Amino acid sequence: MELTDEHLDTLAGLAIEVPSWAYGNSGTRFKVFATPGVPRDPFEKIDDAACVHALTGLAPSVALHIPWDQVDDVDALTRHAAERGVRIGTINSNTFQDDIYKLGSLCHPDAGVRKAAVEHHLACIDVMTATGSSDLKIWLADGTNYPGQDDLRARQDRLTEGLATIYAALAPHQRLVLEYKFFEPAFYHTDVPDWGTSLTHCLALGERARVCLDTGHHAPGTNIEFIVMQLLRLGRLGSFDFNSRFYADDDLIVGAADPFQLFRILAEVVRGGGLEADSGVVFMLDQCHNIEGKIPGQIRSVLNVVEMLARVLCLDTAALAEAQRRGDVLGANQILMDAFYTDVRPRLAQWRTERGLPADPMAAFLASGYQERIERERVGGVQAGWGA
Ligand code: LRH
Ligand code: MN
Ligand code: MN
Repeated sequence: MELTDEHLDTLAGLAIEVPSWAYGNSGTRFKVFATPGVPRDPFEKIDDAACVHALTGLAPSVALHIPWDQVDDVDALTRHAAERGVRIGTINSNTFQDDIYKLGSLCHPDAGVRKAAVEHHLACIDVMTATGSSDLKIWLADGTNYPGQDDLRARQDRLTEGLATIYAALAPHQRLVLEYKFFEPAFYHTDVPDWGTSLTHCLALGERARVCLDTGHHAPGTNIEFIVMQLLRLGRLGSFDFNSRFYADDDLIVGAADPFQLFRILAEVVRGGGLEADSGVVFMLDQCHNIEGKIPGQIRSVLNVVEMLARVLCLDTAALAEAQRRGDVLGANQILMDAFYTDVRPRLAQWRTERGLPADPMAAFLASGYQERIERERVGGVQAGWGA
């Protein structure tokens, strides 16, 4: 099926949240390459995010990471975002960079450390209230490296208690989004390794607790679209952290490693109503650009998501349902593949022009002189998070 005007109206409602940390320097444990022009503070990260939104029209909010993006005057940052045409989105907590968290945070055996971790989250809620953000995203680096190191079950009990305290501190319009990851930085076990564990905690917390699915946080071969289907079915998919992986939690550009996987994931999103405004599903990117340009890296990512979504919208769902009903295995598969192989790029370029946007946002960025200007103006930019 072709991309219709109705499909394009649906795409116009798409909002992809960019992460502030994508704009800073990042790298591997072997080397962080410094990039000229990277932001020196959260205000400049917002400027770069606003540039991505101005060129794509699809990235109206920026996720912050606390304390990487801690500022003295949160109201000024909020105003700054509004002046640049974007808003502050998800607030990500961070209990993985301080020495006290060596053995965990909310699951730590020491009650004093657990208290500090809870207090950090309460401080994040204050930031949310000041910025108008509705989501507190919790990813815990908690886990152990050696069997026997700590009591797996006691750690779950501590987690339950800590999350409940945090959840109780949320305002009625605020949500808690719990991200899972099956490895790293702990290697024997992590305390929230999978969607089942995240969901279990969310169900115990209440209606406003949802699961965050980071596409890079699964074992190779995991059927991620099945998880998407199940969480949407249960009304508990809170957000995506989109990225690509070849091996570990690579944080590469979404849709780069396995475009077909992105298609399958987005097909389940559409099937499950995740595009509807009231679904509460936040489409966030969680990526780092270690060797490529950061702003173009984000533009490419936003374009990859919208392009893949456009292909999903080309899926002939009526024909697919009929083929499925008939038990037509290959026919059904072909209908799905036809949508995947539809080249939507020319129509999307035209659509952008119709909306007063550049037909080719990548080329428009390169021609804009923005990169040259920030390289001149910004000296001494920061690493993404670590050391920020
Ligand atoms: C953990 C993670 C989590 C963090 C981000 C920087 O691997 O995906 O979302 O907040 O990376
Ligand atoms: Mn993530
Ligand atoms: Mn990750």
